[in-house]
Amino acid sequence: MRVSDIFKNMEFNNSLQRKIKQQEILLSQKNEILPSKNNIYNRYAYPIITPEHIPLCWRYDFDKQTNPYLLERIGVNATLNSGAIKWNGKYVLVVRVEGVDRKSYFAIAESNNGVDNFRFREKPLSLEVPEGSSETNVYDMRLTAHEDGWIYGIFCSESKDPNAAPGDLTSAIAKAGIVRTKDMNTWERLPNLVSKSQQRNVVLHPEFVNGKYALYTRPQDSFIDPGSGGGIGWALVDSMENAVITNEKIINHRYYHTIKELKNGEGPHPLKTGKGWLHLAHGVRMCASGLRYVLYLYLTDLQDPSKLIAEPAGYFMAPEDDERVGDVSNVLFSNGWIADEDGTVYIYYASSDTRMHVATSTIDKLLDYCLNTPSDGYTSKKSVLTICKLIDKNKTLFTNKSFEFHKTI
Ligand code: BGC
Ligand code: BMA
Repeated sequence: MRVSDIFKNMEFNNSLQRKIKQQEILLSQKNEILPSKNNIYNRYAYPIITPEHIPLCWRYDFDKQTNPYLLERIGVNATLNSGAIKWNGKYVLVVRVEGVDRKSYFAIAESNNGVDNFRFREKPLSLEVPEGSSETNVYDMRLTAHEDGWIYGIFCSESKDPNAAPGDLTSAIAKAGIVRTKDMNTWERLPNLVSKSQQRNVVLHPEFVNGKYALYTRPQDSFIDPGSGGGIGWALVDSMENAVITNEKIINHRYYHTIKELKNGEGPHPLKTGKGWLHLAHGVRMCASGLRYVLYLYLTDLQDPSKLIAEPAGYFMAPEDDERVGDVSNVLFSNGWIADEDGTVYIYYASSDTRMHVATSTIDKLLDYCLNTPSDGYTSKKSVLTICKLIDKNKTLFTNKSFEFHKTI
């Protein structure tokens, strides 16, 4: 071997060792819970999954002959919108991984404690494509362990619009793709959901309702614009093997001058609690900097999950600090959460279509938040009245009425 080859060899080996070490430091970094600003939930100091968490062997060719400079061959742009499930004692995420080529795919990452040390399985999921489909991209899987014994994953299956005018390379069609598994290893692809409108954000309710499968839907007039699709929909279907929506009703509406004025969509499937089904959703409004995505909660009736019983005004979580900036800035999106037996809730959310985070709360706090936070009065006038009512109530708690408590409390 020539001296220059020996050096090259050393450089390759050193660079590889450095990469492996750096990644191990990142993967084994302990997360830190941050103090809560509002006592409703806690954020954590570090994102839980970033493109740097993707195994090196998915990105680098380790062969010195074919990759002498150890260049990254297959880059990852983002790790985002992940479905979540507790499986065999582990916190399991089906992560949307987006390559630098803008193609998304799903990959499973698991952790023992739900807040750090997420590690990817050996390979990403390789899902079948339904016959005759021109599916180009898949994303945002919602996982539901249904009482029928299967775990379903419903995700967006996107294709180029066949009716797009020549030269229009952006118009697309969004459909709901469906897979199921019993072991989180082998996935069976079922036919896409049949629905008269385009669909994104379709979520399966975990229980049968009147003997049928219940779906949260998001009917939309076109790929981006929900148009007359007034909000989060609800549909009962006979089978998941050939799921066809014949009837859809809106159960969570959009309103003028709210956080969900432009569109909204169900997040993960709702959690069953003693006081109702607890829902996590996203709301979108348009502003000068583009679409702003925030998360909100609502509660529906235990017997009739399509009946709204409480909805706090405004957002539950919105992008903060570093979360604000990313591939698509000013976005929080969540399609996964896990409720533990002790009542802890792990909320998995992505910031700005770039990286995954976790926040924790409890069922009790989230229910209290839903049931006792004032609802939206839809006008400034009503918002002020609500604030004044709270001030007056607080005043009654003080015996010294002349004390200007608002200056100190
Ligand atoms: C992107 C999604 C996005 C959707 C609507 C898709 O092409 O992959 O992230 O939500 O368009 O903007
Ligand atoms: C969508 C979603 C997400 C994404 C969001 C913001 O419509 O389905 O994939 O996080 O836009 O870009």
